[in-house]
Amino acid sequence: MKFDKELFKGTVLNNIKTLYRRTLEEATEQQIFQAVSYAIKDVVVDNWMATQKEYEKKDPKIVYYMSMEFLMGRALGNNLINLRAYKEVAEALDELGVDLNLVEDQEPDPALGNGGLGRLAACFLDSLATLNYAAYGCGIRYRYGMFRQEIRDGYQVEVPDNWLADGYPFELRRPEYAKEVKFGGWVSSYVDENGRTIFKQEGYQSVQAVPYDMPIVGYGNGIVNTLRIWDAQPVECFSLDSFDKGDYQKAVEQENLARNIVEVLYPNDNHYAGKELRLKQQYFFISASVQEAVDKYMRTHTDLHKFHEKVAFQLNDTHPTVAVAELMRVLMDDHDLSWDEAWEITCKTCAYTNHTIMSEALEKWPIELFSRLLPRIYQIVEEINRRFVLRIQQMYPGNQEKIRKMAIIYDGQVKMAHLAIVGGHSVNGVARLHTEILEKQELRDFYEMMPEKFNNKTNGITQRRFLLHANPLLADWVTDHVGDEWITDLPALSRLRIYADDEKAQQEFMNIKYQNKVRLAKYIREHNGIEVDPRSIFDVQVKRLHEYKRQLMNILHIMYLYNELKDHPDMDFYPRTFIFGAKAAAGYRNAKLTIKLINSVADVINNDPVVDGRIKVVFIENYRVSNAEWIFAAADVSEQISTASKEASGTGNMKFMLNGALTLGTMDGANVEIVEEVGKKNAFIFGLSAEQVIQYENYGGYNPMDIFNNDQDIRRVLMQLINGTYSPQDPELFRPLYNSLLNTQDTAKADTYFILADFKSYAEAQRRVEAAYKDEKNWAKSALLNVACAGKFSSDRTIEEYERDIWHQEKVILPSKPELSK
Ligand code: OAK
Repeated sequence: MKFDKELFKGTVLNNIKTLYRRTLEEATEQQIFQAVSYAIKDVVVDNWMATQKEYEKKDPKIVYYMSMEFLMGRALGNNLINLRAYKEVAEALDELGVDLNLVEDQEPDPALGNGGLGRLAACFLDSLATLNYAAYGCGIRYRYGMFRQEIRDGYQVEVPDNWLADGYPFELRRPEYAKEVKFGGWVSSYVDENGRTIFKQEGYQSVQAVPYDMPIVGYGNGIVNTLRIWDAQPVECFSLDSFDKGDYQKAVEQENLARNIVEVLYPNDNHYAGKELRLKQQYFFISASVQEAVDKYMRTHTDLHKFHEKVAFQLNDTHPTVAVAELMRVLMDDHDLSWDEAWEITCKTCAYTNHTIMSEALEKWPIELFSRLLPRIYQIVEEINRRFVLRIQQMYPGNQEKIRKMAIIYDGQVKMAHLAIVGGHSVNGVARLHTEILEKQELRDFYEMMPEKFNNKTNGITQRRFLLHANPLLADWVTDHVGDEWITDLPALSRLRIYADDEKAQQEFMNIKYQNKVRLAKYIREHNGIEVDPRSIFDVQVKRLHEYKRQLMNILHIMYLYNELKDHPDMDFYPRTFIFGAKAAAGYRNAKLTIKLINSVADVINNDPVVDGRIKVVFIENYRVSNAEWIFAAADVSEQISTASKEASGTGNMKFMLNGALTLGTMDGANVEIVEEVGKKNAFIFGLSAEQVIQYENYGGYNPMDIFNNDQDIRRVLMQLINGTYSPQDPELFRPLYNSLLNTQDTAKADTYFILADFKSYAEAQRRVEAAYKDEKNWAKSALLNVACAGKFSSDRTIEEYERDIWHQEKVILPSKPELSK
């Protein structure tokens, strides 16, 4: 695409003038960011309009990716990358004396998500646009997204992140598409003149849902899709001269409802907290999205029976599952369809993705709450349940057990996963192992009853952000060697294989890794005040903090290594920098205490002259999409050490691999497939298998106390948790972590994540890592092969599989790619 540099520079200067009445020299960095972003938005909006016009003309099927979370990360750099204008814009700005990197750094990092599930949604939107599919992301415009994490005295402190404070240039308010969403009240019914029962929600409270659209730019194809996130506003319902007490009360309540509903993202990852406001959030964005999807369809079609031929709803975990009942409501109550007609359309439209088997994450709403908040929706769920229970009885006559396990409403609870499975035509897991566990364990009864719905879609990541933008040195090197097809066809990376044994290539490759380590070392110096040696092994675990992810095992192993060094100061030891980054849910005690432990261990080890810098421990504050890009690029070792069977897929594992880090991991989630692609020789695998873990869980038989009693190294490390080694002021500080591993009262509750069971195997794998790193050439070869074999893990591949098996969309090719410049 053509880029008119002078025109672009002029636009930026003019934007600074009209937005701020300033010259470039007078403008702040934030103002320059805004001016540059508006210049880019100008181009993006042209493409956006052209895309939507073409969609209107071609009338393709549209996917609505429904998700409570979209962890987008910064847009400016990504948009430039996908417009294929990054280098030109950097050059143009350079001529103005402006550094694009610094400009990018001014953008808030829109963190409307927690972790894997939200980031996956963002990668999928990138791939959908790049692959020419018409799609909307549907979500919530939280005023406060994920909190900013500060570390004070080693503890996590949560600070609200007001990402909208300066105004966000890449969003567009669309009040013309506002929708009313109703909560509470009751349902009345009457039979109309045609003998149909009409249901009416009455005495309810309303909120006005107002959409904000963000452009999703496809890579180099002119396509711009839409992320539509809903804001809440009070409905205008009372005039000021009305002093009726009831009206006034109601108006104030409605105003509060609107204010609260989108206020904040719940910061839980893989955990269900059962909060009333959370259910309100779910229904709020789903009702608005479903209403708009039906309205949009009806603007150009007449026959709702064919709705599913033009619309697919993908439910990102169970959080958007009220969509099943909401679509039924809209089809029946607003469009007069019968139950059977509405049910057929709904089932053919909805599909559900499961993202976890952690039982604590399963959404089960108390009937009392659900029916009080959503009376009409509850009625519909009851009827869906009634009919489904009949089906169970037909299939398994007299089998109460099946009903107990499979009913949607049971024991005073509404089970959202069951509703999602019954009300859709597809259920998928996010890695092969995960899907197998769903079929054989967690959702076994459903799989037996309706095996045709189940399928696997192994996750992927977008190489545009996680290589092209995150790691420009490596991206350029790859392109120099095998061409640039990999940008839209990641398996083309396999052409790099021929360089695996090439010494020159190996050296260049490792040199790039070194430069990325220098870049991260600088970041660490500036943010942590810690000096780390880029020649040491960068061993990285960045992800949400959760007990099943076992950051605790990692830090316990570091404590063990430290003991070894103290006992044998002259031992052969390759310098290692252990890097952590993780946010803990605000109310998750053991997770927060693990952060404190990591920082306490870091304090001791980093300052011990005996260690002499051979081990450094760094906790990177406020891990998020923007700093993640630098971290992946600089990693040698990728820690993917979850208890086997617990990590549904993982996607960080893929980002590391793509940037040439070697996986140190368990046979869990997508690690299994990573190892399959790259070969066991080029990864470090350890620990119990998923099958063994599940065996233990189902039949008991694991007692960590046996290990504690028989292994001196482990005992010593565990005792150091409670003898003040790392908390001299308060030796009891880490007692809860100790207890989580060795609950002497109840062994069934001890070490539920098998840390002690896997510890020795992990330590042994870590020794293999060290030995391997010392063999420079072989390491370079393995690292290079990791990149070469990462092709499978593009979200482009994942999306094409969703297309083939679930969505069946046709691609839309724009007649002419709009010019970048006007
Ligand atoms: C978050 C809240 C509830 C349920 C699941 C999650 C979640 O983030 N799950 C994660 O989804 C990722 C994308 O599929 C997977 O890669 C992670 O393994 C999984 O923990």
